[in-house]
Amino acid sequence: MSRATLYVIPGSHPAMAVRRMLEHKGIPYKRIDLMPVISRGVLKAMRFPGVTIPSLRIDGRKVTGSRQIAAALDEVQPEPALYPADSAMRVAVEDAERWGEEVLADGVRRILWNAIKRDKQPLRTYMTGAKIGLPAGLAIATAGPIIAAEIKINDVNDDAVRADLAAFPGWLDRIDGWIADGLLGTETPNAADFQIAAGVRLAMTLRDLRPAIADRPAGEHAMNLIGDYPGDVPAVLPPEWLEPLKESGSTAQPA
Ligand SMILES: N[C@@H](CCC(=O)N[C@@H](CS)C(=O)NCC(=O)O)C(=O)O
Repeated sequence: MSRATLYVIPGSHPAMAVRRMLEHKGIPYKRIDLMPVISRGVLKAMRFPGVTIPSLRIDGRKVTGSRQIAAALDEVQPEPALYPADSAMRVAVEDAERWGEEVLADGVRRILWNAIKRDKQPLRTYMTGAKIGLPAGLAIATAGPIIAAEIKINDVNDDAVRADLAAFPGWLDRIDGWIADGLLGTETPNAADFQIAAGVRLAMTLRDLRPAIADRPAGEHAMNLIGDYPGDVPAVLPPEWLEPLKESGSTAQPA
């Protein structure tokens, strides 16, 4: 039986995707919670191939990156498989997974940090259940430089986030379409299911976004696969930025 140690940051969606993949495969793991930015020094000192979260140590291997970890998990323990055996299906899953990482996950990360820039208190809500080695209140009080660094690392400028929010309804349409086509949301979840569900689920922790997502197939898919996800950000983004989401036809009310 494989043993694994997963390095995460509280609230990290690709880390949550990997947690659910490990659970799906029934691989026991130890979780190490790190603060953002500090995580870079820790992973570098431990000689991981990259400095980002998630990073996984499994059977002596060190792997960084949610997609690289998904592929490694299928090598370490083939069943239940995260990638289909049929080569055309596998390409479709890998394409959707890559989109989930490069477009959806990056966009949701930018939106979240932009919201946290406006109000850092909700950061505390993502720390529920995490052991970061210092009290949550102290972590928030000293988080200013970390937030500034994350905003720089992730190019969190207002123009980019406004563009992400304008694109968001189209992203949900794409995910709903993949669910309708049976690429996502079948009885055998694949790597793209976990990658995309985690990004959508993190987006649902923002009250500015949740009403536009919750009642759609993409929202139900995220709840089914990811479920509990600590974090709750009150409405904080400029209302005019959210107009494209309102126009997308949701009738749900904020929690
Ligand atoms: N695209 C990467 C995620 C890389 C990434 O930006 N991870 C974030 C957490 S969601 C991180 O490491 N943040 C801390 C930092 O960059 O200092 C993956 O899917 O593994």
